[in-house]
Order: sequence, then C-alpha cells, then structure tokens
Amino acid sequence: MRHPAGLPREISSLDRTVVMGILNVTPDSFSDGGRWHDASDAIKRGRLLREAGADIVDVGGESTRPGADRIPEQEELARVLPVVDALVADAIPVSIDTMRASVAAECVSRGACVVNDVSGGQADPDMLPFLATVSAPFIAMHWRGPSAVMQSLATYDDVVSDVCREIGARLVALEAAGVSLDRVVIDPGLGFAKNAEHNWAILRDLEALMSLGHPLLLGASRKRFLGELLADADGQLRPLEGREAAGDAITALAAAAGVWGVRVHEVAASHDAVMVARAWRGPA
Ligand code: PMM
Repeated sequence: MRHPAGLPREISSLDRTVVMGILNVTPDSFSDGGRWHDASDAIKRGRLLREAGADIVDVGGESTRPGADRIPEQEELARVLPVVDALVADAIPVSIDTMRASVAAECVSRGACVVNDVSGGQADPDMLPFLATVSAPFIAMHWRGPSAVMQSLATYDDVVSDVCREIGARLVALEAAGVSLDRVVIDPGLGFAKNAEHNWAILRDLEALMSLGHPLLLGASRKRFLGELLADADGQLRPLEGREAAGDAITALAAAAGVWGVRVHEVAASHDAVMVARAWRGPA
C-alpha cells in the first residue's frame, strides 16, 4: 500500500486499505446529523469507532449535505476542538474535515494528523499557504462549489476525464503553493456536484483516478446514490440505515482495486472487508 508522506508510523506501516471512521459533530449532516452533536456523545462515538477498527477518526463540524449553508468559524471550532482534544489524548489518530485553514491549523497544532478538505483547498484562500507550513497529509477532494449550490454544478462532458483534469489542476495549485505532492491524497468527492450515474462512472474507472499517481480515498458510505440503487418498487429510496451493506460492498471492491482509504460511518464491516481484500490480493 502506498501511503501519503507525513502519516504517523502506526498508519503508514499498514499494508492494507485504511479505514477512516466518520464523526460528524453537527446537528444537520445528511447521514448522521444530530446524533453526535453533543461533545461527550461525540467523544464516546469516536472511541467506539476506534474500537470497531477505525485507523483514523475523521472529525467534522460543518455539514456538507446538499443545500447546507456555512456556519461561523467560532461555531465550527466550538464543535470540533473538545472532540479532537479528547481523541488525541486517547492516542487515536484524528483527521480534521474542514474547509477552513484556521480550523485545520488549530486542530493540527492540537495533534490532528490529517487535513481533509472537501473543497480541495478552494473554499479558503488561506488553506494552501497553511498546508505549506505543516507536514500532515492533505486529502484534496474534487469540488466544484459550495454545498448550497453544488447540485446545479453536476454537468460534465465526460465525468471521469473532467474530474481527473480538475483534480490535476488542484495538484498544480498545491505544488505551486509549496505543498509537497507526496503528502496529497486525492478523492473524487462522490455525490459532490455528481449524480448517481456520475458516481458509478467514477467507480467503474478508478484506474483513471489512480493513474494520477496519488493515494485515493473514497467516501461512499450512506450516500444517496446507494439509496437510489436500492430503491423499492415504488421508487422510495432505501433509508440511510439500510445502506450499510452496499457501502461495505464498495469498501471490499475499492480495497481490492487498491484504493488507499475508505471513509465510512460504521467501521467494523469495512475493516473486515479490507482484511478480506488484503488476503485476496496478497501482501501489497
Ligand atoms: N463526504 C462528506 C464529508 N466529507 N470528505 C471526503 N474526503 N470525502 C467525502 O466523500 C466526504 C467528505 C459528506 O458525507 P457525510 O455527511 O456522510 O460525512
């Protein structure tokens, strides 16, 4: 497994796909909004994710669900800092899911070891200059615009080549800002300015993304395209809690394809799936 530079040894020594457990400390994330909004509940949840096999816990304080509005910086900090502090104190590897350089900087200074920005550094002009000052890996997700408007941006000539080209442009910007590219993980941003067919086209051709030469992260867990795939005969989407097995299937297929990491809500089955894929592929 090729890991990004800058990871703690505990993770960079893994010879399998990394499982990132999602911890949204928000009242309104589409998939688990409100469930872990209280700091002590969120901390408990983070510990449970770790016990269930999360290699990294991805803490986010701002919802990115389609249509979501931004929250103030102070609110985001108030949500994530107590959780980051507690998990870091427990020696749990933490990534911070934020579009704000100030939030990323505060969390990294408190021990977060990965920065995950769904905007790939585009939402905040200070993000790239900040990244140039630290050595933590950066997850650069494909992004076309804020959640409030992203559904209107889901038009592509050819989604795979367009996403590859746009991620390529982010890599150029990161390098120009002084961020060493061996730290950068790329992510196609399933569901972000993408409909179900776009997501499936990307998953069908992961080779194209992997040929960009960077570790790849996928976040499919509980997303709408799985609900659409599993809709009932009346066209009712499969509810969130009924999408887990489909997400686990994506983990297995992604791990077998050599994806670096998967970002999931329920980690136990994903952990087992990556162990199966590792045995199936042989040592990487
Ligand atoms: N998806 C969400 C939030 N953060 N980060 C990365 N790198 N990739 C994703 O696909 C991604 C993300 C939205 O999903 P959630 O509400 O279930 O967290």
